[in-house]
Amino acid sequence: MKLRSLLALTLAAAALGTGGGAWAQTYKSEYKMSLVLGPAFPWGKSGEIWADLVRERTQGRINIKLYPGTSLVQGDQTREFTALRQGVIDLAVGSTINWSPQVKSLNLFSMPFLMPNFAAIDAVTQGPAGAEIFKAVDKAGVLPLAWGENGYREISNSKHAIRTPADLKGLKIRVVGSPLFLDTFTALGANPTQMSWADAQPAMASGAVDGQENPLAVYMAAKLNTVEQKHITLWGYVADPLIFVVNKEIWAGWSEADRAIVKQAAVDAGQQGKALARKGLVEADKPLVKQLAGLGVTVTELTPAQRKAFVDATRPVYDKWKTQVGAELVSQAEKSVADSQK
Ligand code: X2X
Repeated sequence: MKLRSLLALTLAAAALGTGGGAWAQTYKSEYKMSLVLGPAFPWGKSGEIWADLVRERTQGRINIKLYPGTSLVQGDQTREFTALRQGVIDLAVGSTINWSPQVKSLNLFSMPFLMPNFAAIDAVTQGPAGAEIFKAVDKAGVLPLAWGENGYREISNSKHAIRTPADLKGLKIRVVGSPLFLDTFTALGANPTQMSWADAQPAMASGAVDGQENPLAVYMAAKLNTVEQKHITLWGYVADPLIFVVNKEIWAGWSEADRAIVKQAAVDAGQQGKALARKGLVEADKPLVKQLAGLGVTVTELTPAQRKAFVDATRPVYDKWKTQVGAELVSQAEKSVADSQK
């Protein structure tokens, strides 16, 4: 069935005598999609949904293969954006954190305690700040199509429950490769160390690091309780959205109709992926939190006063990075957040 429709299309293009040849040259038999986390995670699942929708809706004209573990850049997730620009990667669903070394404004989402809840994330990504960020990604050489979500990054560690900044003192915390994270954890008295996700899990298992921060859905799917991460604090200090992107040359090689399909599929997959990323956290009784507690993990929820101590301790970092990210952009985001809480 698929083959027959492919054949029909090829014949139709040849009969029209237009673009048939160009098509054959510009469409690759397979496109490479980079992901840090595979389909066992909401992140990888959203990439898989995107690829499946595109294959289906283009009758197989665009066939995308997933490369989880950022394997196209040997697991070095902070090189993913450059590889996308250079064409080593054709498409990706990537975290704003991993691309922030190349696109400074993406650090917006890593500013501590900017976005208090899911409504705030949506207000920023769907508002003027989100539009500005898409412009910046485009300007940096990669085409952004849609937003997805990794999630609120909660902190876990092997030593003890974290309730106050003092509880972080001296803890060796693995962070992703943006200097903003080093500043935040240093301000909290911790000892942050940068490493890729691939290196992070063995480091937790061996005790080379005490803790890490990632969404609960990631904690769960990666079974971080089995690598000594016995204490989790729900502090919601930052959340990383995902962005669905395509290399610009690849995009230019597709027909208008196929571009529209790829874009709509990204929007659809982003929405589905976002729902998956929030599953278990938006329901009144937060089943995911219960599930974690059921694993014997200590889950600490902060009172507003306890949370405020973390906000206050990281405020100088926020102020410093407001200038670095772009004061205007941050103000736009702050306004969207404020409006979303009314
Ligand atoms: O490395 C991480 O912590 C991860 C998987 O969340 C990202 O790629 C940002």
